[in-house]
Amino acid sequence: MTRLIFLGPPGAGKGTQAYALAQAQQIPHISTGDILRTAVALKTELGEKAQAYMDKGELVPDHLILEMVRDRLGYDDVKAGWILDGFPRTVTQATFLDDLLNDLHQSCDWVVNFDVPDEVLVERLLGRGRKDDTEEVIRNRLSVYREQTAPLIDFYRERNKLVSVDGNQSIETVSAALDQIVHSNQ
Ligand code: B4P
Repeated sequence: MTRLIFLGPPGAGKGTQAYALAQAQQIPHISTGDILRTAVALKTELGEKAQAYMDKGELVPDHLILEMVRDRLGYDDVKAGWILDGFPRTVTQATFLDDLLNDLHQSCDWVVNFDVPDEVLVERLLGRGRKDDTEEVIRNRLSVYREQTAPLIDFYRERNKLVSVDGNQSIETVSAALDQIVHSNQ
């Protein structure tokens, strides 16, 4: 059973790696970014509320995210394991997740922290060209990451859950490092 949280700055490769590993392990890839983008595309109430924050590179308010994740972790498929990609992103979200997993009698194996220098992140995201991938918005996402998400590195290190991978390597090399983490656990 694999249960992982992927943590790291925007563009670190969380989504790329989570997609591949979830396919290989046949477990759900739960990306809060993807769920939000779908909600925006479908113009749901959540999507309408989230869009302005995402366009500016701000975090969507915690209460919206928490409701969304509580709902998703209630699906039957999570019994097989999961990868949480891009959640939690604030200490409030991490504390909520601890409580939720306790209620579900589950715990995560590892929180994988993707390390990548800022200049590489900017270059990658500019190359991807999503709507929120303009230089100004990317710089804001990086500073939001430093202020609100980076404190989670210590949060999980203190709980002995943190492992770091060097994300500034080829996609294949990063995947191999993740495989080692997963197999160290089985
Ligand atoms: P996300 O969708 O989570 O996106 P991300 O952090 O930008 O990307 P990721 O790290 O997954 O990068 P990727 O693999 O795609 O968030 C978007 C927005 O949603 C946030 O700004 C926020 O507004 C909102 N949001 C989401 N979750 C939230 C939460 N919990 N709370 C509040 N708000 C939330 O890789 C990027 C590029 O690099 C790709 O082009 C990829 O091909 C390339 N790449 C990947 N690995 C590479 C490698 N090893 N070498 C070279 N290129 C690589």
